[in-house]
Amino acid sequence: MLKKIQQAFRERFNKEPLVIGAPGRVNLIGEHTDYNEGFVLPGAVDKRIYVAIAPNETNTVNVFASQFNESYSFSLDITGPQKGWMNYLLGVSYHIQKQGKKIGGVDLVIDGDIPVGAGMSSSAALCSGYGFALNELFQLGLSRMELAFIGQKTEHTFVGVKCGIMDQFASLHGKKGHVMKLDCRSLEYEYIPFDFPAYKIVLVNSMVSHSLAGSEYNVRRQQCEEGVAILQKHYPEIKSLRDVEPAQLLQHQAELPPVVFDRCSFIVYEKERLLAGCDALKKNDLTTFGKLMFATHEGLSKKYSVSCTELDFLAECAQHITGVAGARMMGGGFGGCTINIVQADAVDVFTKKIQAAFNGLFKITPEVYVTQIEEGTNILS
Ligand code: GAF
Repeated sequence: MLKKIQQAFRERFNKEPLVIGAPGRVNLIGEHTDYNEGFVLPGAVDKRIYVAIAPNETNTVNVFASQFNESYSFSLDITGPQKGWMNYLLGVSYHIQKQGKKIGGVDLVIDGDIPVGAGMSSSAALCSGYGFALNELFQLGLSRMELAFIGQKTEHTFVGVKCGIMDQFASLHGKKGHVMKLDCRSLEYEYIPFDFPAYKIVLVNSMVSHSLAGSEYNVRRQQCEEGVAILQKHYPEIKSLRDVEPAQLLQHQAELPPVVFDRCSFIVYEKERLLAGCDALKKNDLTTFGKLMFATHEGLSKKYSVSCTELDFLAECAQHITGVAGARMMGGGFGGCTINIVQADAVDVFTKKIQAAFNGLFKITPEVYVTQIEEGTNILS
């Protein structure tokens, strides 16, 4: 991929680029907790967005996206959203400049092998890779965390998804062989080794294209905020669902609309599961960890209502295949992948069984990605 993008850049722009690789992410447990100021446990993966870039001494960004065979140019003076995937680049350019940082026009080729719409955060990787590239090229001095926030603001203001910070953080801070326990309130984080040579992290794509724009993602966020507003009347110290204990929620159940209660209850117990999951990982106890993953799926499906028939089928099916420690839908939901922890020597049989079962029902073969946890966004050449 590196050679391919260098070649494409030279042919198009007739000069040598700087090349950045920005990975997608998995999240082991702790879903929809980031915008509730809780904890998440993501890792960067071995699939990336590649950004080849060089300055062009103008005020214009010229982009060629190899994957879509599309090119586009925009002025750095644009201050609002335009169209499609270009908004990620527009948003990052805008928010960097809004912070008083000076950038110039660039020529860009973008390519990648993160499946789009699979819930592996290709859009966060695009923002991270492009922001990181501008930071390098123009020596802006932005930290990785600042770049993550620029990506998040881009989602909020140019794409319309009120996402949390997990995806951008993971793409920028990943560490080979480690997952990251991020406290989304204090932004402190801890690297936890994911060192299980006998197991693989296997993603199964439901083939239902996931897009959070236009989904109920923002509605979930509002429902959580509605729950907090009601509970704050009794507990003024509560700032977000991260502060709510299960007993407090249960005590005031009758005051919450049933849907809001369900949403809040998922988040409150998901925090407990994440903390228990981190303890289990540190004790090398994948059996306990896997059970927590199954419970997370149940909650995401029944209480948080962000699953779909295909994801439910994949999670259920995985439970009955030998060698699977845990499985659940991953990420924002409404499509995308399940994440499965599978014994390495059982991966082939797992793949065949789950593909055949899924195909039998939905008449499409789900793609399967066996992933490695890798380094975060970095210069490749
Ligand atoms: C999406 C969002 F972008 C994240 O911020 C996070 O909320 C996730 O869904 C659910 O955990 O990936």
